[in-house]
Amino acid sequence: MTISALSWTELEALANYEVDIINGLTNAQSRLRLFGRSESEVRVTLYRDNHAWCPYCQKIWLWLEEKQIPYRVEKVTMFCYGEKESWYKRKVPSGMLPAVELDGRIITESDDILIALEQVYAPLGLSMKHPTVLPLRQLERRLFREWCMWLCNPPRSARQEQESRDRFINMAAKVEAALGATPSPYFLEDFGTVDVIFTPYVERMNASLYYYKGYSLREEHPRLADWFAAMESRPTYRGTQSDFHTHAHDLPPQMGGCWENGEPQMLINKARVDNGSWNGLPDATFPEPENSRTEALYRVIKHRTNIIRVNPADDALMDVALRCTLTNLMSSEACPPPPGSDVALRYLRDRINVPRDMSIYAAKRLREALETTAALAGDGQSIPIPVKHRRDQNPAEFAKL
Ligand SMILES: N[C@@H](CCC(=O)N[C@@H](CS)C(=O)NCC(=O)O)C(=O)O
Repeated sequence: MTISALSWTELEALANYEVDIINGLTNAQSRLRLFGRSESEVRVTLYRDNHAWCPYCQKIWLWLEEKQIPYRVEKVTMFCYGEKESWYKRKVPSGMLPAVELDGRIITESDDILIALEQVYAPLGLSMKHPTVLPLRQLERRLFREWCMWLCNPPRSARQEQESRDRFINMAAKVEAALGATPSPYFLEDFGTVDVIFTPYVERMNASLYYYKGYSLREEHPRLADWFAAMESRPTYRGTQSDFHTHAHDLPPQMGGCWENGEPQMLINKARVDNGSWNGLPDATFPEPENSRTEALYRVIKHRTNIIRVNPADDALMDVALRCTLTNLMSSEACPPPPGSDVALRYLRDRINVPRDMSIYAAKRLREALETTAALAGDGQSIPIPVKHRRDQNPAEFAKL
């Protein structure tokens, strides 16, 4: 059965999505976090990137959320997305993120930030400088280096590719051994700062190795799989978590390139991350929340004017095509869009950013609805996602009304 597109008014009536972004669960849209406390108790401002992409920012963000420290968020543009705000360069001349303002004092470097926060608010579990924590922090950096060597260096030969892969896998085995040292799924007896430190890059490794190397970290390493599952049981982590599609396409400009190995499994994984189906990918394994479709609908409606304006297609065409997509999202019925919509809808499908725009399952639902609806119009693909920068995602475009 096919149906025709609902109007914006009809769609708005379905967008029954309300979350408390100040006192509720971790959310990428929050600008102020109070955890039920008064605003006068705020001593910390976190400066982080607009896209909730920066891994070092995620580390601080997760720590503050776990400790439930009241804080403000100021969002800054990363160089590869657009122009850095001049007010930020006056505060932090290098423009680097993250930074924290603690009682009026600016602190940069994520490790120094955590150490300074620990002095004021006490550690999250064991402290950054605890003798048990120090070697685990070093292990995280060693895993990071092997990952970079494998992913970001063009392999000169099949043998070199294999050696880089083996070195990464050996280091991942050391991480598995560290995880196995306690009965808990976390690095130490209890969740703590070590888990926070491993989170950002292990999440990016999981995504990028799946996409560029056909290697599924979460499926190959059982203790890392248990660790991921334990992390996903925490609403704090779920609020910061990104998906495979976002990471696969955000990493190349940041890392100076990511190299595909062209192997059959890699080609299968890449096609799935780019074209779907997104459901069941090992980027998230916790059960889908009931309101994921409503969240996606609400977020698109909120930004619809800019979503339509930045799309390369004609505004009137994109308006109808987007309403067809949202009608499909909410009804699961096919809603044929106008001719030419395939390219327009796939442009948006390729530019949903998690968690900046919405949470992981909401994005999966929206990508599916965009692809299902685009396929009714044809197989035209969107302008390729740039690999040297992401100015196609310039946040300045979304500050306009
Ligand atoms: N060692 C620093 C690294 C921070 C870092 O590399 N930040 C990157 C983003 S992940 C950055 O701010 N780059 C500037 C930009 O892209 O605008 C830390 O731990 O905080």
